Amino acid sequence: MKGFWFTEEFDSGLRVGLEVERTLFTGRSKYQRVEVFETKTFGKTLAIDGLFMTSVVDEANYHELLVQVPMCTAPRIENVLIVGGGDGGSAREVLLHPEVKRCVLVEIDGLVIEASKTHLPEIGTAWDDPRLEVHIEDGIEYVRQAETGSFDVILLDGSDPIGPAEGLFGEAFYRDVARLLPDDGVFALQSESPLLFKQVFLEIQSTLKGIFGQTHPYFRSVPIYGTGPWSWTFASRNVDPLALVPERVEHVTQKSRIYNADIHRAVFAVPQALGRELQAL
Ligand code: SPD
Repeated sequence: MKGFWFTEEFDSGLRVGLEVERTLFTGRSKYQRVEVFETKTFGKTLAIDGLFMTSVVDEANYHELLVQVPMCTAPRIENVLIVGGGDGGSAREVLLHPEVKRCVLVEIDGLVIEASKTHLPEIGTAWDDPRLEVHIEDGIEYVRQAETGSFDVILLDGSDPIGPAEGLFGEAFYRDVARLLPDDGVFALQSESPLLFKQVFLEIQSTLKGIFGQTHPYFRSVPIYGTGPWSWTFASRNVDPLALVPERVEHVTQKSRIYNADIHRAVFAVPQALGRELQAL
């Protein structure tokens, strides 16, 4: 029997669809609608409020890039905070590193964790790691109250800037994040598509530049997120995003599907016209 098509619609007039073979989970929390589908091309796929979040087939493009770029360059990685990341993919990548002593994951919606643990165990393989501390609460509030300088690396693995994730794109949140990091701490976040959400992408760069003094966006395609390159941003007061720690890269590349030293360097290449816009910020 032929399945149905699940489509994500973009304000910019683009529609992306996957053929669904089976619905594995559908539920509604007080924040959002959470769904897991078995899709023909990307395997099991998580969608929140009608937006594609992650899929078993292409998630490594997203999680390895979000996490390993900062984790393989930050001088210290003992204490790591993940805001969002309820599917567990980012925690899995952080906990690959034996140097990590504590990884705090703050996810606002327990239903995302529950659905992911049950239906996407291939993505969240580190839920039982004793170094992982899971808090079901608002990441904005957590960051507001956490102790100054208490994390070496902070990762923002959020959704798009609508619904409960909206505040995760604001200056107040970024200022709190910066306060939790020492001068050689690193913040990395998903920063939307420079093509489909250019304005949001540029605003993130400009706000973070005002706080950290510099930003380093990086790019790679994540096929389920619309079309073209997706972006992440590396922000730090004084860490060079290309200063790799070779032992960590060596360790991670034993297991990674995408990440390696060449890809780490390549993803920081900026298309010429976008580079001019970034210069002008
Ligand atoms: N347009 C979708 C952007 C989603 C980014 N976060 C996905 C969460 C995967 N852990």
